[in-house]
Amino acid sequence: AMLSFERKYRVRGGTLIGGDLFDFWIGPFYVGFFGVTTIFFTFVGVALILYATALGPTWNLWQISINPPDAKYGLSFAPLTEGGFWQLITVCAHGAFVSWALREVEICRKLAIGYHVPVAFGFAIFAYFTLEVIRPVLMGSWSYAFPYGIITHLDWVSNTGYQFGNFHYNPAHMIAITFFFTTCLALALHGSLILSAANPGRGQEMKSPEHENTMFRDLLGYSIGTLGIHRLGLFLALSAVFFSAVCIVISGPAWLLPEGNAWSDWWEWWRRVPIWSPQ
Ligand code: BCL
Ligand code: UQ1
Repeated sequence: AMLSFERKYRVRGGTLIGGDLFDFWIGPFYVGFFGVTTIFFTFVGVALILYATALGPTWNLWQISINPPDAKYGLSFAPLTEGGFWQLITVCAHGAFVSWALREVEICRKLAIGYHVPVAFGFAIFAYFTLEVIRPVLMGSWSYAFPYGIITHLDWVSNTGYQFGNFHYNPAHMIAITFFFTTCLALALHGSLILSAANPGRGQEMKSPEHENTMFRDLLGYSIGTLGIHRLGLFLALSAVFFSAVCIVISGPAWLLPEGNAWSDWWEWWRRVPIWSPQ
């Protein structure tokens, strides 16, 4: 069933490609050219995962892993069972993610709203692209990318983390984590504040943004405001993902890391600051 206002927004146009060809809905879903390409890449990608899994050695969900090519293949195409499947699946994943983002763009254009949603999703795609393409290309081999498996991708994170000493000392990882945690704080504050105003108790009327502002002005002497909290939330969340991409791309390509590749040693400059280490 369609919501009362939904039909009004089912307007023609705003497509980026294909004109009217795919400009229709199936049930609640807008299709569009990029709906078709999303389905295509997802279908081919999942089929390749199933086919590669069927070739063995296991159907144990936790142990299934489709691995990137060995280092000896560098940045070239590998035989299917030696990383070629991983390469094709990675192409399909990028195709599906970018298609999804462009479908979001088309919907924004139909609704004449801003592009904030696809821009935000773009940051997630950028993090994935950094892990699977930018960093491996900078390091000269696909073998540095993470494998598609539940346990094996965890092993990859662990191994990659310890390869650089202790990843907790990676300054961009520190910043990313701080943004993730602060995002949670902001959403907890916001969610609880809105529910508190929307649920004033039986028989009472819902409270207004004035109550919300006053809550925080009484508490902290400052309220960021109802528009402001959403700007802050988006900024915090996108920064978390952006600094995640930074933290991994600076781990490997030799630019910043000191001899020995340990992030803990990177802080040597800090130990040498003249204030606490004179002469
Ligand atoms: Mg660490 C990375 C936190 C300890 C090694 N680590 C990260 C970051 C994040 C983090 C900052 C992962 C988020 C991210 O990249 O999002 N680490 C973190 C925390 C601790 C921690 C909080 C902690 O101890 C409290 N890390 C450690 C220890 C090391 C370590 C010290 C291991 C021993 N860490 C590493 C390594 C990495 C991280 C190595 C990374 O590579 C990773 C990172 O920064 O990567 C960039 C970005 C989001 C994405 C990539 C998701 C993309 C989603 C795509 C676009 C869409 C998917 C759609 C999906 C398939 C569809 C599903 C369909 C369903 C039907 C809905
Ligand atoms: C806030 O000030 C505010 O404006 C009224 C909200 O909007 C409804 C909020 O959700 C939150 C959490 C705050 C408080 C936030 C800061 C950074 C003081």
